[in-house]
Amino acid sequence: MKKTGFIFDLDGVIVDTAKYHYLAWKNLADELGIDFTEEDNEKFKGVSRKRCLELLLEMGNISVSQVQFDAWLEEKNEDYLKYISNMDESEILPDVTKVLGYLKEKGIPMALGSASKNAVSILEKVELMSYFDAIVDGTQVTKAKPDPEVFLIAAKKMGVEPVNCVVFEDALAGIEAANTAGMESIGIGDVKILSDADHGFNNFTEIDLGFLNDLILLLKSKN
Ligand code: B16
Ligand code: MG
Repeated sequence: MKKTGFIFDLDGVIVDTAKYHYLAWKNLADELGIDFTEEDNEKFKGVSRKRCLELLLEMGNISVSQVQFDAWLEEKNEDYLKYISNMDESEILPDVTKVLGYLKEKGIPMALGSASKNAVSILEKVELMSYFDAIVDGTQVTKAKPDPEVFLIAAKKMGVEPVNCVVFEDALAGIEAANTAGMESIGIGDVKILSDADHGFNNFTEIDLGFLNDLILLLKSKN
């Protein structure tokens, strides 16, 4: 029986920071005269900050110098940091701690696999740091999802083979990354959008402990 590892995305899986990313991008878009809706924001989920700004500027047909680009990146992040400054445990998505607590109790290694450069500060704010054996975030990866790099580093840090890992993701790019890494993928959110995932749930309230036990057995049996 193999050692198994559980990998969790952050935004949209553990906490709903997408709304704060949206507000910060919207403020910058307004300033630049670009129309930016919540639907547009869907394309920004799981995507690195730099790539998001490139997408926004493409939407507005704007080309800029590197200095201006970096200044807008900084401005968006400063704005985002203001929105998340008051975050606390109340913003953990429903039943996430039920799942993390159960896996911790069973001694299953857990890792965070997020594109966000603010991941550690968010985990500290919502007091979930102690659950994770490894953190891989936007400061450690060179290739963004759908590249599997973030999850492969997480598996390595946990000392678990990729094939014995499972990934919880809310973004299509993240599901693709997990599948490419050869990991079991679980989509959290709209099952129609995340149809490439091996399993799908609207949220963690739909995940029962029986499912987790079956999943652990399945992962242990893979080689
Ligand atoms: P930051 P995840 C992603 O986090 C977000 O979904 C995405 O919208 C954001 O642009 C990205 O992090 C970078 O975040 O600006 O904080 O570095 O879903 O991979 O946990
Ligand atoms: Mg996400």
